[in-house]
Amino acid sequence: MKRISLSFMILAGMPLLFAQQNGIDQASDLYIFPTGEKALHWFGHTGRSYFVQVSDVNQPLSLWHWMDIIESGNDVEISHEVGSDTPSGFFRLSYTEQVPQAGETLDTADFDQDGLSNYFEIHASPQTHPLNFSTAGDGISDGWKLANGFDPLSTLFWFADDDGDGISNYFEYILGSDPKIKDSMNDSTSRLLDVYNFSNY
Ligand SMILES: [Ca+2]
Ligand SMILES: [Ca+2]
Ligand SMILES: [Ca+2]
Repeated sequence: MKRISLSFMILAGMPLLFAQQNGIDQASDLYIFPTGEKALHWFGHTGRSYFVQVSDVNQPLSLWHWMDIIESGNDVEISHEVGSDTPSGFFRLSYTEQVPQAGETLDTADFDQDGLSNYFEIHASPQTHPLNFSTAGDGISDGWKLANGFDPLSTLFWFADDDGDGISNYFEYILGSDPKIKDSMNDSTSRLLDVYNFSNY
């Protein structure tokens, strides 16, 4: 995705969109060129970092995909080409009032602190929410699920016991133990007995 100059834009339509984060409205405009190319335009406030979603063509306004766009606000207008191959034509601007810390970039930062970089979350398959610690909404981090081979969009793994140690995957998360290794304390005692005895966790 490349940024383009406003001077080359021809205004063809301006539906208002609003940012989804932090409860502060921020409009963005969609410019449509005679060629069918589209550009999303908004004012980039200093101190904010922006992400863009496009609506799925088969499930418009209900299923959204992250685009390859992360931008910093610097109190100037931002315009981003969003292509002509996005037929649904619905875009959603999300922002956070976070900026990369020293030594980080917008790509390498982990704004929601789930163990996954912003870049990874919007490029993974399936994608996860770069501003939500737990995309599935169950309070378990996206990073922990992926690191342990679980679907980050699902809560179905909760009650399963992948390593057969008598402790559900969900409680392994709570306990901080490995859900895929029966004796993750390596003490020849099952995790269930460890927990029962309050001895090793
Ligand atoms: Ca993250
Ligand atoms: Ca996330
Ligand atoms: Ca288990």
